[in-house]
Amino acid sequence: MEMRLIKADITAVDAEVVVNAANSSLLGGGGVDGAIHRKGGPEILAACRAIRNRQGKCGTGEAVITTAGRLPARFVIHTVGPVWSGGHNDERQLLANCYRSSLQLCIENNLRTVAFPNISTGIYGFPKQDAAETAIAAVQGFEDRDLIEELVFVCFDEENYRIYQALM
Ligand code: AR6
Repeated sequence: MEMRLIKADITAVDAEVVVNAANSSLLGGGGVDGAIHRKGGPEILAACRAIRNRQGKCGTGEAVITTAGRLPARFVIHTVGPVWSGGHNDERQLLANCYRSSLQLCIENNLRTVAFPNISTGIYGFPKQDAAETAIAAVQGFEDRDLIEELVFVCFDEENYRIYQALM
């Protein structure tokens, strides 16, 4: 697995899959979630609704996959990051689960290139340095990482970009 870092808007990234930092409702929100639904169009929301109707809400650390609608990517994986609440409620473990469950979905769907945003580091308030270390450790420790060709960390804000630059 090759790991890359870019500073970009993930809705413009041309990977097979882009990951969305969603919430458990799967019905959209602000931040990167809002941007993905806005640019990807109503097909993504329709697919999320169908999943909701089938299996209910998405738990923290879990992930589901839908069409990418009008985005350049083929699929969107929606994962629900933990809300930061001081670090004693398994936030790191739950954040690592987001990366792992998303990669697992890539493998199950034969997808080789994936782009991740900095899950939980916006509205959900996860400290950025800690989140970056957790994310990198999770993907590097992922059992089937060799089945993924390219993983791109997409940083939107300068602070996250600098943190990842220093770590990678
Ligand atoms: N492309 C890439 N990264 C982005 C973009 C973008 N277009 N926009 C923001 N980011 P957030 P969370 C970065 O708040 O903290 C939503 O309402 C941003 O700089 O999007 O997991 C959901 O519905 C930050 O580093 O997600 C949930 O309710 C990172 O994306 C809640 O927010 C994550 O910030 C999830 O909160």
